Order: sequence, then C-alpha cells, then structure tokens
Amino acid sequence: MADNIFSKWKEGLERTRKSTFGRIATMFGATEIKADTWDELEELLIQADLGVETTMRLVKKLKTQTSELGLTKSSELQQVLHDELLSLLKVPEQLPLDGISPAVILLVGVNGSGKTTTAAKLGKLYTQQGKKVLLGAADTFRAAAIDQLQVWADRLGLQVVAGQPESDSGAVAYDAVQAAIARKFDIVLIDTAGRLHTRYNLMEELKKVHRVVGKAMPGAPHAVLLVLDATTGQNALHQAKAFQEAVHVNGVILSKLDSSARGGMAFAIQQELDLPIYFAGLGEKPEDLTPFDPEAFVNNILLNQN
Ligand SMILES: Nc1nc2c(ncn2[C@@H]2O[C@H](COP(=O)(O)OP(=O)(O)OP(=O)(O)O)[C@@H](O)[C@H]2O)c(=O)[nH]1
Ligand SMILES: [Mg+2]
Repeated sequence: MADNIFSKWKEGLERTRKSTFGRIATMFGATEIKADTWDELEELLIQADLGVETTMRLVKKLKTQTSELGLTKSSELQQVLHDELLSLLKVPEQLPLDGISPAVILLVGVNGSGKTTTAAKLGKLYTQQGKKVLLGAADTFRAAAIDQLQVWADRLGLQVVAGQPESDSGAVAYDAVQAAIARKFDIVLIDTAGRLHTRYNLMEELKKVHRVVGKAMPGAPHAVLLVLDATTGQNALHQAKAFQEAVHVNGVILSKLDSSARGGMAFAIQQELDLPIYFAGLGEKPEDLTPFDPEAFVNNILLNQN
C-alpha cells in the first residue's frame, strides 16, 4: 500500500483506535486468559459498536480458537482477534458498473451523513480513473444544497445538472441521466436530499426518484450507495434497514471515520446487514475518500499505541 494511503488510514482511525480498540490492545498484556478476560473483551467490543450479536458470535469463536490452539496468554489472543475481525469484513467486490455507460450512481442517506461531499469526492476519484463524470444536484429541498455541489464541481472541474430550488428532484435526476446519455458521460453521480429514515413521505419520494431514474435509462440506477456517518454508531443499522426496504441498496460508504470513535459499526454493517462497504471517508477534503480496505482498517484500529 502506498505510504500516503497507509498514513491516511492511520490518521483517520486514530479516534477509534484510541478509544475502545486501543483499550483492547492494551488489555492484551502478558496476563493469563481468565474468565474476566472474556467479560472485559465482550464489554469493550460492545462499546466499540460491534453490536451485541456480532460481539457474542466473535467472542464465542475466540474462545473456541483459544482452546483449540491451546493459548494461555492474552497476548496470544491479539493475533487471533485480528484474524477473526478481518474475517468479519469481506473484501468488497467491484461495483457492478463495468461496460455500462453512463453508469448511474444514486447517493442516499439521512441528513448530514456526507452525501454531497461524497459525491464530489467520488467525482474526483472517477475522474482520476479517466472517467467523464457528471453530477446531478437532485437535492432540491435546500437551496444551499445546489450551490454546495456547484462549488465542489467548480473546484474539481466537474459539470453539474441542477434544477431550481424546490423543483421536483425526480425531474432533476431524470435530466441528469438524459444529459449524460446525450453528452456521453461515463458516470453520473446523483446527490439526493437528506431524509430521516423514519419519515414515510420522504422515503416515498426517494422511491420515486429511483423509479424516474429507471425511466430515463433502463437498468438505472446501477448502484445505490448509502452514505452512513460513522459517528452515529448503532443507529446507522436502523437507517440502513429503512433505506434497504425503500430502495435496493448495493452498499455503503462509511463517512467521517476520522471523526468517529465508533468505527466498530463497520463490522455490524457487514455482519448484520450483509452490505458491503465500498468506500471510507477519512476526512473532509476531496482526496479523503478511499476504497474500503478491510486489512488497513483492522490493522489500524488495533495498531499498538506505543
Ligand atoms: N471529518 C469528515 N467530515 C466529513 C466527511 N464527509 C463529510 N464530512 C462533513 O460532514 C458535513 C456534512 O456533509 P454533507 O456532504 O453536506 O452531508 P449531506 O449528507 O449532503 O447533508 P444533507 O444534504 O444536509 O443531508 C460537512 O461539513 C462535511 O465536510 C468525512 O469523511 N470526514
Ligand atoms: Mg447534501
């Protein structure tokens, strides 16, 4: 892995490392494994937002492994924990976008989760891969949302299709896809308005945007990515379930991992929802989005503090 990406992961996961996972790492001194060790580990993993189910399953596996391998020192548990944590995270397959032009990606999520920023970051990432990217400003609820995306687009040299504030968001999404077809763009990133997953009308509106995009281009959207704020912890699971019920979510972008001490929810997302995490947000700048790398993630949350 390139040094700068490694340090991005290392810096980005500092808070998560220093909270719960760091305490787990220091717990693994040279002491013997006792009944207390398991209780303490269980407590720390739950605090780290792994979720109760995932924690229970993990601790059970660790116990089995420990007795099978005949481990007696808790320091020996460290490697086993590392490997088991890693096995909870799938290496995400590629998004199913190959050979599709334009590939339409819909970004969804609750208010403030990071959708607009992530649209810009993805725009940069795909541009760097040589793709021609169009942004669709389908958040028509807030006037400022269109400006916000436009500012990012100007900075990154990307084009935007936007409607009037308070115009129909489905119509803007439709226009963006049509424009991308006509002007031969490779990727269309559609930013949608933040919506509380518990609000029926807003979730219905999202379904409509989804349907309308499919009318503009059969098969679209080709990917629906749910942007989840890593600082929300276990509530993210409720959000994800509601969005999954409303539209077909392909996977997750975990934003704000750098602001979060609760990165453990990455495990819960994969284990309890079976959703792959495609990208991680490790900062506010356009270059601070990187493909999710399970190995870098686990290594850096358990990295020794000393
Ligand atoms: N530290 C950090 N901040 C982030 C990250 N991603 C987004 N943010 C910040 O989170 C705030 C909200 O981001 P937006 O992109 O506006 O979120 P949104 O989901 O579009 O918000 P709404 O459109 O209001 O629903 C901004 O201040 C971003 O700079 C990240 O990965 N790390
Ligand atoms: Mg937004």
